[in-house]
Amino acid sequence: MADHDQLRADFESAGQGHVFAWWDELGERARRRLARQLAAVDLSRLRELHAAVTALAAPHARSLAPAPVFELADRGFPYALADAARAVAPIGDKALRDGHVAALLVAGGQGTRLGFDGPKGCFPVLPLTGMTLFEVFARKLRRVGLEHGVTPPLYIMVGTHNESATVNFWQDNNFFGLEPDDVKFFAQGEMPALDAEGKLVMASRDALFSGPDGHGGVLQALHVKGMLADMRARGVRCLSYLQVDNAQTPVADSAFLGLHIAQGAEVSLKVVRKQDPTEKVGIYCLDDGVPGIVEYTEFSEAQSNERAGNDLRYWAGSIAVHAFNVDFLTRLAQNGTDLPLHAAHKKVPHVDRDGNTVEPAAPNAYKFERFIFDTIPLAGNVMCLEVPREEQFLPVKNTDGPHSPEGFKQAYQDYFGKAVETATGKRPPAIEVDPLAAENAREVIELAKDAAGWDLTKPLHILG
Ligand code: UD2
Repeated sequence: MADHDQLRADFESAGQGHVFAWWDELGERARRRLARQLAAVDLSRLRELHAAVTALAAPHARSLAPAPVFELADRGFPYALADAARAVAPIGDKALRDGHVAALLVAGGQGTRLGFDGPKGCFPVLPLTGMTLFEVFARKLRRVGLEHGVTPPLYIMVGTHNESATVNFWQDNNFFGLEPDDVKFFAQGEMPALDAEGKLVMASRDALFSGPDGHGGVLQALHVKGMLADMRARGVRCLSYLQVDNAQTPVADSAFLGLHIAQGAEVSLKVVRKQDPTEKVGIYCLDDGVPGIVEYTEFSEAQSNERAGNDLRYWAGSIAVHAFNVDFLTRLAQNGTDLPLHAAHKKVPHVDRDGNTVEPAAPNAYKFERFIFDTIPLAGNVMCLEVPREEQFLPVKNTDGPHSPEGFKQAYQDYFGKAVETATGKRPPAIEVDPLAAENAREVIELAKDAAGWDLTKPLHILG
């Protein structure tokens, strides 16, 4: 019991003795479980958590300026990326052929806003077949493999809450045609929550509340779970980083990777033009001269509305698609670099001091996350590429609105329908494009040239 006494003394001296409130009434197993959970809490980090709460209440003043971006060469449908990017696509092709590229998919979020009870990647998105997000990514990756002779390995970050469901889903579906050895799952870390008095939140009488530590947790998780070592052993130098909620994003696209490599960047990112000043996306800009992403919550209304000619001054909305050098991430992880913690005020179910279970109706506690884009200010060189919105950014995040499943289907079908119409003069009543066949309107227009047999009076399924 000596260990337990020490643990209790440590929590009491940190002002967190309440976590033992029900200890005496717990059975032996519950005690062991709670003690194990508490032993994993690094109490020296509490100060960092408190600082994040303070920063949320009073964000520090920032000195912002727009950052350089490779802008679209053609803003008219079907769009064209910056000439500089298209010119170096062969460099990206070579990196893919040489097996220097892997895909990193973050899928550890809880998907609360979507209201889907399961890993978000298992959500059916495509309009005709109901293909799931995970299958879309697998098929995009297979296409990269068919085109370059090498299929990049896929690393999937999951949360402890959805790890087994995710792995089972991939196994049950035979890895959607990918080599099982080339699909690696690893779980991200967890963070506790604090209540308004700075006390650790208890989920039940015998457990602390804890939640995923944010997509920035990927840095530490890649390191401690041996994924960076696995990448180095495979000769992977560069990662195509993707969020599971955005089915429209290309995977390991040559122009983006080529420009990342040609520019000598350690981190690259894609941005779209913000639709209006109130859109909730992080903005790529210079903060005290250093490139980074500043969350929309940290912009004043005046800054969000500022104009430069016809455009918003801060128009570069991050779509959370990146390229990372493995050496850069390894350096950060080996140096023990901590990305900053961000606090968010949320509704957290818990037990109160009397041991009653509470489902709060309003935010009651602070949750903590690290953000992957906080690696950007740490990079030696950063490259940013503008991409067309409906070509590369149609996320499924909410139950309604443009980022809902219905909003996605509509925007997706408008985009690909317009491609067919551009090529043939007719638009099918519904459309789905197999990710093995094409991933953007330019490619669909090409396919349509050889598609005399397409019946455009019926829903059109373009197969790979
Ligand atoms: C993120 C960006 C926002 C914009 C938008 C584009 C932040 C704070 N904001 O907003 O600026 O670029 O994306 O889509 O990131 N995830 C994990 N583990 C976690 C948390 C999230 O794997 O602990 C994954 C999650 O599964 C999803 C992705 O990260 O694939 C995005 O997470 P989110 O839904 O919390 O991000 P969001 O929409 O608030």
